[in-house]
Amino acid sequence: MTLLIVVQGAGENWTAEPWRQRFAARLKSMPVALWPQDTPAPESVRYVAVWKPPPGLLGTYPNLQVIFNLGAGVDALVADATLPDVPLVRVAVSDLTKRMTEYVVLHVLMHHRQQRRLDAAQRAKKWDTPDQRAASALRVGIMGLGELGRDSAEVLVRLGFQVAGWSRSKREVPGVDCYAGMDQLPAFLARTDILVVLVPLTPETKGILNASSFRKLARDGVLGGPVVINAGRGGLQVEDDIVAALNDGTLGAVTLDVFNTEPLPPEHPLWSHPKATITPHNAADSDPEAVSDYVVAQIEAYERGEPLQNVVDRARGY
Ligand code: NDP
Ligand code: OXD
Repeated sequence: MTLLIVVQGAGENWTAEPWRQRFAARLKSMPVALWPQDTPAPESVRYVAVWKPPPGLLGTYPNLQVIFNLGAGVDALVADATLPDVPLVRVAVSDLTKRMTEYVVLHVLMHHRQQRRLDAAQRAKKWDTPDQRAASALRVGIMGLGELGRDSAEVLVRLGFQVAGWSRSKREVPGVDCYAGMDQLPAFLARTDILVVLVPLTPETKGILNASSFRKLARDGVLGGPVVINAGRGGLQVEDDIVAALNDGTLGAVTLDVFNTEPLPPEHPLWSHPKATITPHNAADSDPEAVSDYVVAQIEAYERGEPLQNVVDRARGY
């Protein structure tokens, strides 16, 4: 019985060998192998811990029982038609949630407190003092009230913003005006000055950030134009529509962490758009230690016959 690790990705967090060491240090009762250098007998692989595995690979292990994704988003895995029909577990750990909340709060405040204008004034050595409004003058709308969206919503409520959330099924979050389903999307957008996007990429949500949804956002807000902050997935957004909406004033500004093509190509107009803030898909990095603890705890519980947590609903896509 083996745990196989398949990790590919950019950035230090996704260097493969340290993942083997982390799991081997925690999982004393089971051999840990690292793809592609180790070649355990395919029949011996019972668990896999993966980040961006090559499509088709996981189908080659006939006795696989559980797939652990080492991140929160599972869109790429679910899109692989050859993925074995075994439980797929995603990451939901408080460390990741807190990091995402930091990102959301940072960027909501950056737009609210007009930090880009102050940066420009500093560069120009200009004593520019924009009007300051109360947080309560701003309506923030969070698309996605799951593990990540809910925590961001709660913190923004504490900061005094008017917060609403939108999800697939009706949620209840204290202090948050909750909307649900496609029928209520227009009303949710119409009351929103800053739209924070934390829904997963699924067939239903693909391209949901488009010209039509931007036109539905509130136009009477104190910022002078609605703002979109997308930290979900690039496939949620139509990037040509974002550029056009920034140019014609339908959107006042955007903060984007995720893109249809990552890394964002150097020639992409969003890099240098004066109303765009771009971050390199690092709104919330998975902490390898916290994620390894989480996966090993789940394997041990499963071996004791206990249920797995945070299993993805494959039909729903998240
Ligand atoms: P969850 O599964 O916990 O929550 C997803 C939320 O989105 C739920 O509220 C769900 O509704 C809602 N949702 C899903 N589909 C729809 C739909 N069709 N219409 C309306 N609402 C919908 O996910 P997390 O909060 O853990 O993560 C969200 C996403 O954040 C991940 O899928 C990933 O893509 C992204 N992410 C990005 C990171 C980054 O660094 N940029 C890091 C980590 C995650 P309901 O409550 O009814 O189920
Ligand atoms: C994730 C991510 O899904 O990093 O965890 O985007």
